[in-house]
Amino acid sequence: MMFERHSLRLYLVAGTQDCQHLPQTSPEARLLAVLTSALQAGITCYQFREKGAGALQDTVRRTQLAVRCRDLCRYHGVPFFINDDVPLALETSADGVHIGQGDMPLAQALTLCRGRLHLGLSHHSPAELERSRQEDGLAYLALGPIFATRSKADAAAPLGTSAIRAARAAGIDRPLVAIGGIDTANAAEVYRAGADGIAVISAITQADDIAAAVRRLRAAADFQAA
Ligand code: 3NM
Repeated sequence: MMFERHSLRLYLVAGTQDCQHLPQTSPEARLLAVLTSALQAGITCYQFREKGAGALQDTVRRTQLAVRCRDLCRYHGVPFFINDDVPLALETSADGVHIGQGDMPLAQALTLCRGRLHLGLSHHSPAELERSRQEDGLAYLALGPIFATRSKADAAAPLGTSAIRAARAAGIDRPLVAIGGIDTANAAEVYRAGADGIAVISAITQADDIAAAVRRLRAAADFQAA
């Protein structure tokens, strides 16, 4: 599937650990319900991130769930990424894989993914962004956390939207998605700072009305793009 800059506009990141508060009777059903509502309401990219306390441990169940998420994304024409697991991404014919700075040497990831998977990489400082700016093998650069987040135990200190502005001012023109503490109240500010998109966990998974949250986040994006 094509991956373009505008695919980043509203990027949902989620695994079963983010959906434990929902009423469905299995972890799989909870995540699939969130993803279905979010796709119907207009997310533009999805990352399967089964990580941290409460994540599925069984590899067969993880793989089966990833396949079901992939199929839902395909049906809606939305790129499907897998967090930090190149073999699973290849096995499930994902569109891409997302890795963190410490997950695997970048050169190795680039070699494994070339021609097969779009590759996204996390960044937590201007210096890390500088190192990636020339790396044509990366489909996108993620930058975060922009604001304080409760969804990632080992998140670094918040960078603020000034880090996005600074990156653009420094001439970094790569597809850039901001992550960390982004919600309906601050999304417009993130786009205004120059991000191509926002990646969110809790603003969608924890919303009382998932479809309404997605529509509000999309409205912030579409307003800035207009
Ligand atoms: N990565 P929420 S922050 C998965 O800074 C993740 O790289 C981050 O969750 C980074 O939208 C984060 O609930 C958690 O704040 C994002």
